[in-house]
Amino acid sequence: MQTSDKKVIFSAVKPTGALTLGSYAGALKNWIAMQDDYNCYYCVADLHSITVRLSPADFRRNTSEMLAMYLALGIRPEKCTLFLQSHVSAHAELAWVLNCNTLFGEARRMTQFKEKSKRDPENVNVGLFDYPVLMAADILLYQAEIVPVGEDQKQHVELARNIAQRFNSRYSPTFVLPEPVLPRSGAKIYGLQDPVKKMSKSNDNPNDCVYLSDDADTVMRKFKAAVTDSDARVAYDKANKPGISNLLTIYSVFADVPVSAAEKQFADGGYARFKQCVGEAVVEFLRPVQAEYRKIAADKAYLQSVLKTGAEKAAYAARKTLSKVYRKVGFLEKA
Ligand code: AQP
Repeated sequence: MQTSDKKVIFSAVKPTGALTLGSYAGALKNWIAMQDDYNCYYCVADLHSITVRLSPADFRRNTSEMLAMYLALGIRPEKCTLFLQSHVSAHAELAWVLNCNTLFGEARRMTQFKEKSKRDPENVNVGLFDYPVLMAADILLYQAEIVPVGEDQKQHVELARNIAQRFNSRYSPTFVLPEPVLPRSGAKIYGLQDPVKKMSKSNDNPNDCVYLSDDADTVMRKFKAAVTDSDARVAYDKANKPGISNLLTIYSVFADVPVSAAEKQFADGGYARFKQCVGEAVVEFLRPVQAEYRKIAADKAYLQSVLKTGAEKAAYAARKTLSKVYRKVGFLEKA
């Protein structure tokens, strides 16, 4: 059970598509491991998703499927607060206050904004630019000390910390300063076809990415086709052997062994056997998760009840912080 003396954690994934091996390695694996020892707030970040164009039907499906997948992976609503971001209005409300305490220049430096603007120049909307400020609101509302994220989100957590520091010194101590926590292995999983680019759920090439919902044949086919090199030596060398290094990292995350042990295990075999073993480790991991997913996804009443309880718990904690912020800024209290 949660107790108030536990450190607070916040983390989220946005339902722009189905969860990938990268989402699990970078974030969800840590979320699950931390549930017992921390007061965890985990959410499906649906507000963040509308910075990209999604049909309402796909978006709704992505959101429900992501929630069911969180539960199937082992996120326990009895141990943490699990909710949808749009169900707690304080996220958008705090974001506005934080917007007015964020410098345009610091938001403009965000790497993800620059990369996403380049990838889709037709849709560089203000929401995309403002995304890290909403993310700061997500974290600061719950007074989170720890934010388990993958490498690409580290810069956003650092921005949240800077915004909190600025607010605290402008008004008075209000927010806990958050720290990003990265996994030891798998902080950045790369694409199987392009192993120098992050594996992303919204990638146009489905072969670059393994989804947690992929069936065994698809997983094996994608690993078999993974880009490697002509060196025929299984060794971790990110600069010169990005494909093999990425596969070693994936094996380490899903077989739960250190990369150095995986390197030794496959040192004497060829690439074909190695790829086969990486695929099998992922398939073995996914088998029980997908069986659980099918049960949970079919139980709409259960999913609704998880969201209702989660929204109530999250809204209560969020409102406490937002009221404090409103008072400090100087908004008159509602009679
Ligand atoms: N490939 C990855 N390796 C390690 N960690 C990853 N994460 C995402 N991809 C990888 C981590 O998962 C968390 C949730 O990320 P998100 O979905 O909210 O945002 P994202 O980082 O933009 O993820 P995607 O898959 O790349 O989404 P799209 O395609 O919509 O932009 C974060 O902690 C992230 O670091």
